[in-house]
Amino acid sequence: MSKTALITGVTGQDGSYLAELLLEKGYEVYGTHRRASTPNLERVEHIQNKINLVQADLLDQSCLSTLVKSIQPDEVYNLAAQSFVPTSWTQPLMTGEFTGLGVARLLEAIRHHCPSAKFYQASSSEMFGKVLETPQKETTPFYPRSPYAVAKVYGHYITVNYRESYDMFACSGILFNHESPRRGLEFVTRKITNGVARIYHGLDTELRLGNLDSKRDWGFAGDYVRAMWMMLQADTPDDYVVGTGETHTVREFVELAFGAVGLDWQKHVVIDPKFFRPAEVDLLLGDPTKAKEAFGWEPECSFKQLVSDMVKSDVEKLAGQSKRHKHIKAA
Ligand code: NAP
Ligand code: G4F
Repeated sequence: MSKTALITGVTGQDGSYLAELLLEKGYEVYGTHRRASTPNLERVEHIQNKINLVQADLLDQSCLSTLVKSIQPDEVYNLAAQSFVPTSWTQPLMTGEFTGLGVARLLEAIRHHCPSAKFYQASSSEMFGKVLETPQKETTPFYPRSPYAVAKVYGHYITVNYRESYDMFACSGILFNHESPRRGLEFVTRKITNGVARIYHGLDTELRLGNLDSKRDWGFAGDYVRAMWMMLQADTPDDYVVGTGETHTVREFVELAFGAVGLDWQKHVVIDPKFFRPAEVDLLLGDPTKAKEAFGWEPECSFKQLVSDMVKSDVEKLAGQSKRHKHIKAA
């Protein structure tokens, strides 16, 4: 019999890749989305008829309990969150409710209505914050630097606590930054590749960015959802760091992305203090040895390939609006 999975936040970047992976593996997939006056299903449009879309909000305990009770999932992947770090300074309470307490609400729903379900929590390398050790691994102490990261630390420890208190199969994946052509436009990688495509097509001349010195361990989202699934197939529940073991500055990403279409980034990038953060995470670098040894996870997409794929995708997406040929003809 096929397994049933429940994904919260299926309309997000990771939710859409995970739904594809689980469908390929023969799962019956349920994915939650929030009610909106205009539907926001762009990332799952292509699989909309293959998954069961259900409305739910992490703020509503009764809704989560009813959902878990009726679906009786084998696996629950909690990907829903307010995931944009800068918003967590302007909306710290809402971020705490969604990203922190939301995890406890879902765990309570599982504990009462389907305690045998395996649970995956989307923890974050942001929890390492002002890092106390490099590279960061499962035993590295946390030092969160934003309300988002503080909320994720709560989500992480409540997951560990429910595993230890109630013997639940609950895992926390401490994932380093992962990107794709489906990444939200406000995150720096997609902001850059979309900006490069707009400049390439003559739709813009400049790209305004903040701190180019910060370093991130960037991987491809498709590789990372595979790690989420592998974690829940292991014999025992545990917590794992998922990263590439490489780190790059934002400046390196910028250089590669502009270079991919033959542009000189220094002619277009403008530093705008508006994008600097009240407290920055300067360096993230993951050590994924434990995941590799426990279940053989390794990233397949390189940093260069990731940048190139994202630029190519954005250049293609904007081709219909291009003013490029007009300029070339006029010249
Ligand atoms: P994303 O694209 O921002 O997706 C987040 C999803 O959560 C969206 O579907 C969003 O729905 C939903 N959501 C937000 N608030 C909700 C609420 N109150 N109730 C129900 N759903 C809600 O994020 P992502 O990049 O896919 O990341 C997935 C998860 O991994 C997040 O928890 C994120 O914090 C975590 N994470 C991400 C990374 C990364 O580099 N991508 C790294 C480590 C951890 P709407 O579309 O309606 O807003
Ligand atoms: O792309 P970012 O906004 O991602 P950030 O803050 O690292 O968070 C992402 O990864 C976390 C995992 O470590 C996730 F948990 C979280 O949900 C999210 O997916 O910013 C990356 C870096 C920062 O140092 C930022 O200061 O890029 C720098 N940056 C420079 N200019 C910018 C900009 N970031 C954004 N968003 N916009 C800029 O203009």
